[in-house]
Amino acid sequence: MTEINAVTRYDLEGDVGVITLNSPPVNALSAPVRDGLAGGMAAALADDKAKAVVIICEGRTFIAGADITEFGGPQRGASLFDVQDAIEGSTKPVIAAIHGTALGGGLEVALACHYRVAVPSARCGLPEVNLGLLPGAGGTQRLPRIVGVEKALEMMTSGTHVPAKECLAIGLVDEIVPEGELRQGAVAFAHRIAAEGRPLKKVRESNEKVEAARGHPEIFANFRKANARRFRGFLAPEYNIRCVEAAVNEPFEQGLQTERRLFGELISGPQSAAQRYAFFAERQAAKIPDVPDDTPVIPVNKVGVIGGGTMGGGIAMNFMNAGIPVTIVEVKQEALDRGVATIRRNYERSRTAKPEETEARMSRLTGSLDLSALADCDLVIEAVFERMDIKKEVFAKLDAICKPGAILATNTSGLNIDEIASVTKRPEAVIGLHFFSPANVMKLLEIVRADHTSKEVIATCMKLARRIGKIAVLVGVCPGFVGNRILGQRQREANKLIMEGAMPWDVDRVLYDFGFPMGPFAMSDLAGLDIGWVKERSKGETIRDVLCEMDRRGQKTGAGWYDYDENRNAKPSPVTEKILHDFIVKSGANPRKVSDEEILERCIYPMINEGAKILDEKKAIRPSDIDVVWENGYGWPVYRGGPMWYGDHVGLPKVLEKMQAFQAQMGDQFKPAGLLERLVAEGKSFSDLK
Ligand code: T1G
Repeated sequence: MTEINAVTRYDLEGDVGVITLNSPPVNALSAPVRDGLAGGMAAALADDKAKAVVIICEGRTFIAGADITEFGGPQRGASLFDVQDAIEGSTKPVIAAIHGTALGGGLEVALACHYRVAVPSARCGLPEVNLGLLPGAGGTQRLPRIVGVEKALEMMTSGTHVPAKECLAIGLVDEIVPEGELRQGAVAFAHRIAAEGRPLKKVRESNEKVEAARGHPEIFANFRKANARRFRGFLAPEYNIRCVEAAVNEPFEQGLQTERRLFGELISGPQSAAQRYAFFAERQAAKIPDVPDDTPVIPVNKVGVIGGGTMGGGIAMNFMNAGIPVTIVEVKQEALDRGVATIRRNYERSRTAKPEETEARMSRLTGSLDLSALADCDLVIEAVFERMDIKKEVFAKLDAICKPGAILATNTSGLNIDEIASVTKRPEAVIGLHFFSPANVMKLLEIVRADHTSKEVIATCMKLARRIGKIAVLVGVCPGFVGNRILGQRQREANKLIMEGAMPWDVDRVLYDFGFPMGPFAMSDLAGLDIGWVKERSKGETIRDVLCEMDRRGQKTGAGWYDYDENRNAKPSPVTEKILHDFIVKSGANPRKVSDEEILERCIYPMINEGAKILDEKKAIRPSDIDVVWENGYGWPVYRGGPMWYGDHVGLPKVLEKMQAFQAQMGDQFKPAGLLERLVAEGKSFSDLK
């Protein structure tokens, strides 16, 4: 055994040289790992006894990509391209032995090898697009040569992690070896390759699949067209497509140059910076400074959900999907039957769940009309009507029914959880688990820490969130918590702007072009303008009243803020325009032309300011948590990093200056947060707040 460096060793096993990397947590291609690979290859090539070479990793995974923390830093250690040239140019067959996830630069290293073997649980992918990038180490030129153009386009623009079985089918790996026997399986495979004198397959030389696509530009045109909606606003998907076009139309080396040029443009741009920020922000959110990772957790093997409506049903599905039995409690049999039927329908409609899986999941669901059925649950989540008196009544009963140590959670989207907890004798067990609709789909989970919530309960819920596939963010008790509280700022300004002369479709267009999936007025037409509207009590006092009184209640009535054609396509409405105009004039004001810039700043800057207030009040741990909430729960475009990152990107002095101007013009609802003023005074930004 030769220790190449701190993260790499070289061994000879029979007549096979084995380079073993061990650089936790994910063997990312840091400078030491690149140096290790270069040194390992040199050792293997110099070792006359070695007829073949295996590259393998210890720990949880094969190389999971370039080391993202090194991006933007000085180039240190061996260059990845030189390492790949040493591997591909080797006179001895080099085999990549893959377990865990071979991703990005990791798969690109494997593609420079002559052969690849994997265990059944392994997955391979080029997810650089999720970081606003493209595979910058030859992956865009080698992958299409192995898996074909269409598959390469799909893999590179989705970032999907392809399971080993499919990798074998598409030629990405050459052999699957038994789980847990990767090393001996790979060494045996390498020995066989060398003994049989099999050719040193250089991916760069296999051109059939790219040549087959030459003269078929429709492949790319159709792919762009089919994915235009999914790629809207993002630069990286288009750049990935252009690289595959280069793989088809240019010789390998020239294609590599195209890849490097386009990679350079992306990595130096704001979108990738925002998306890389989001990658680490998501992982940072899981860390709670005063709840260390080794805080004891409460085993959660049985969950109760109160309320079988849309939210309750969706919440239950998360646990059923994770193999945890759920008991749903409703007040009436027909409501319970309706709730259970909706859950089954959701599974039957989902593209992912096979019939046998649906049955397995449904078998974990029990319905009841009796709260005492929840007595032995480890966690109970209340999802009843959003009224404090009802919530308190339910929690008082749960306190009497549930076993000691059970976690009592509320799905409230903004009520005071300390007040809810006050009706129990165990406020330390009370916590907020704020799911987002549809709860079985939306990734975000706002976990709300109340005054007495214990660290064990917090640690348990943070870990449980990961188990059910959610991105959890811990927030404090305040009206609307983090997400809805900030949404309130945007909604307020959107409603005020149309009372000053902006049209609803102007506001929606500006926010849509900014990158939100939909503007607030189109959203309310989709949800229905009459949510919470009572005809008998309506007196035409608000625009919404007037629209609802005219039966313009949204898409469902063919008209709302917008007019809708028979295919529910929206178009600006002269009726709404007239109603707005008359309303403004009646209020004694004159409609004015409102610029797109003012619309954007009036909608976005108060959100940033409110985020600063939330941090000032310690209702969020760090600015990036607020960004994780908005990117995973409210459609904030990830290539704009989230409201706090965007504030830094625009420059806090500008945000403050605008807020002060708005305050002077329109009042104290624009009063700058103390934190914003302090950071600007100190020449700092939110990213300086750790
Ligand atoms: N670089 C640096 N750190 C990384 C990393 C990476 N590539 N991947 C993960 N980490 C850290 C992460 O921050 C966390 O740290 C810990 O590892 C565990 O991660 C030239 C340009 C591999 C599927 O995009 O998708 O190659 O919080 O919590 O849920 O073409 O991590 O513990 O301090 O996510 O088990 C392409 C990114 C890079 C893969 C594991 N590769 N990673 O998931 O653990 S660009 C990627 C992941 C590139 C080349 C280009 C996941 C994972 P900490 P985790 P996990």
